[in-house]
Amino acid sequence: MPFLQAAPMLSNQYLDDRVLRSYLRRVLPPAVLSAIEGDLTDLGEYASSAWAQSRTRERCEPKLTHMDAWGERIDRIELTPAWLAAQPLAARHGLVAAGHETIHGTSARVHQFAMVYLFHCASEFYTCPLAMTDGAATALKASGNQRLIDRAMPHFLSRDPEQFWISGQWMTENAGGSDVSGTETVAREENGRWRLYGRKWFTSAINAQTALALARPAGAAPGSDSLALFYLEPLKPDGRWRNITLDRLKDKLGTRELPTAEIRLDGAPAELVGEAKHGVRQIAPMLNVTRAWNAIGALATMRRCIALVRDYSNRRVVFGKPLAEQALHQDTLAGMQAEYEAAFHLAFYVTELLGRVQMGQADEAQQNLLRLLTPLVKLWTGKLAVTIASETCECFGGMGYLEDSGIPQLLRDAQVWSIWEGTSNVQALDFLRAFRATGGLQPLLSAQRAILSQVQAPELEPCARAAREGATRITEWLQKASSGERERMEAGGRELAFGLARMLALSLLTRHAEWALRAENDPRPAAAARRFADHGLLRLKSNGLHDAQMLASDSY
Ligand code: MFK
Repeated sequence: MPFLQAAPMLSNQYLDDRVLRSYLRRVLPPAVLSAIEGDLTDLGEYASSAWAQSRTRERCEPKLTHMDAWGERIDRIELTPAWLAAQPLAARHGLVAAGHETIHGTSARVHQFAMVYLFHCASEFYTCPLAMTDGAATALKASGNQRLIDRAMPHFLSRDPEQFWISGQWMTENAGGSDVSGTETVAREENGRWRLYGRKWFTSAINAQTALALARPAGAAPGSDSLALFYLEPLKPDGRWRNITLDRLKDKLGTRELPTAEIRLDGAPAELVGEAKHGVRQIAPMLNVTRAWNAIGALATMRRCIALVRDYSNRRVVFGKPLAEQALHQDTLAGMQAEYEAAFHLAFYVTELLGRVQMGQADEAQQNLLRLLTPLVKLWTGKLAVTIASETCECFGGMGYLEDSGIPQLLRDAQVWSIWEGTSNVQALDFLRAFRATGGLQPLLSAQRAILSQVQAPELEPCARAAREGATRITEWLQKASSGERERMEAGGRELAFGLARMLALSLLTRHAEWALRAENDPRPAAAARRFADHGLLRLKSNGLHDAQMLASDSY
C-alpha cells in the first residue's frame, strides 16, 4: 500500500469550538443559550459536512450569460449550488432577522453573529449579501423613510425563504472606492420619478432583489456631501433588469463564488432614501454594520484555518511522530491560537455593544465606544486573517500550496477582509474621524479600566499590567502626535489603530481568562492571554512621518 496523506476533517464546528462555547456561557443568560443552541449545533454540523463535501465536487463559480439563443440581451446569472442552498438556510435560521428581533433583548447581536461565525465558510460568501442586507435594514431604519421601511423591511427580516430578500450596496465607481467624492452616477428626476445614469465598478451580489446606491442629483455640486442615497429594486418580477446592463463579472483573487458585477445604469428607477444630499452620512449606518460582519467573517476564517491545521497535525506523521507532538509546531499553532482568541473577544465585544446600542440600552459613552471600535476591529481582524491563513498554508507544507487541497483558497479569500468595506488605511482614517468627533479616547480607556477591574487572579496580573502599560504608552504618543501637524497623526494612524485594538483585546481576553479559571477550571484562555501579551501590543513610531516621507519616495 503506497503512502497516502490523510486529509483534514472537521467535526461539528459548534460543538468543537471551545472559545465560542465558553464565551457564550459567560455572556448569555442560560435561558437564551439553551434557546439558541439548536441553531448553533445545526450550523456547526452544516459547516463540517460542507467541508467534507467540498473534497468530492468540482469547484463552482457563478456564470453570466449575456444573450439568449434569439439574440435578446438577458444578462442572466447562474448561482453556485452553495449559494442556492444558503438562501433558504439563511432565511430559516434568521441570519439577518435574529440581529433585529427583540426576543433575546440586547443579546440579539451576539446570537446573530455566533450563527454568522459558524455559517460563513460553508456559505461561500453568501454572508456578503447577508451583511449588506443587515446594513440596508439598519440604514433604512435610521432614515425614518416609512414607505421604504414598510416596503423592504418585512422582506429583509423575513424567516420565510419565499419572502426573504437580500440587498446590494452600490458605492464603488471607476473613479474610486475609498474616496466616493468623484462619483459620476447622476440621478435625474423625470416625470416625478428618480432615474440613475452611470457606471458602478464593483457591485457585490448582483442577484440581490434590492440595492442602496450613491448618486449625484443632476446639477448638484461636486464632492461627496452633495451625493444622495437611493433605494433600487433592480429586477422586474419577470427577472429582467430595469434599465441596467451587466458588463461582466469580476475576475477576483478570491470570493469567486460571489457574483460581483460591473454594471451600467441607463435610467434605472430609484427612490430617494432621505434628502437629496448627505448620502454618505445616510449610508454610514450600513457601513458600520457591514464592518462588524467583516470582523466576524475574518474571525471565522481564522477559526477554520486553525481547526484544519489542528486536525491535520494529529494525522500527519513526520520525523517519527505526529506534527501535533512536535514542540516547534505546537509553538506555531499556539501563536495562531492566541492571536485568534484575542481577536475573538474583541470582535464579539463589539457585537455586544451593537446589541445594546440598537436596543436603546447604551449610554453616550457606549455609543461612542462602538463608533471608535468598529473601524479598529475591522482593520485588525482583516489583517490578522491574512497572516493566519498564510501560516496555515505553511503548516500544511506542500499540500497547503495545492489548489485542490482547498487550503490556498483560505488565503485567497482571506485577502478580501482587509480590502472591501474600506481598506485598512480607510479604517485607520475613519478611527481618527471618530476619535475627533467623539472627543478622544476616554470611552475606550474607561471601558478598559472597568474590564481590567474584574481581573483578580495573581497569575493574570502580568497580562493586565501589559494592557495598562499599552494604554499609557498610547496616551503619551497621542499627546505628542496631536500637538503636531495633522499628517503626523495620520501617518501613525494604522499603528495607533492596531495598538488600541490589541490593547483592548488583551484586556478582554484576560477578563475572560479570569472567568474561565474560576467558572470552568480551564487554564487555556489564561495561556492564550500570556502568549498574546508576549507577542507585544504596539509598534508606534517616534519619527514616523519624517521617515515615511523619505522612504516612500525612495528611488535609485
Ligand atoms: C461577511 C461580509 C462582510 C461585508 C461584505 C460587504 C461587501 C461589500 C463590498 C464593498 O466593499 S462595498 C463598498 C464599500 N466602500 C466603502 O466602505 C467606502 C470606503 N470609504 C470610506 O469609508 C470613506 O471614509 C467615506 C467614503 C465614508 C468617506 O466619505 P466622505 O464623504 O469623504 O467623508 P466625510 O465627509 O468625512 O463624512 C461624511 C459624513 O459621513 C460625515 O457626517 P456629517 O455629514 O454629519 O458631518 C461623517 O461623520 C459621516 N461618516 C463617514 N463615515 C462614517 C460616518 N458616520 C458614521 N460612521 C462612519 N463610519
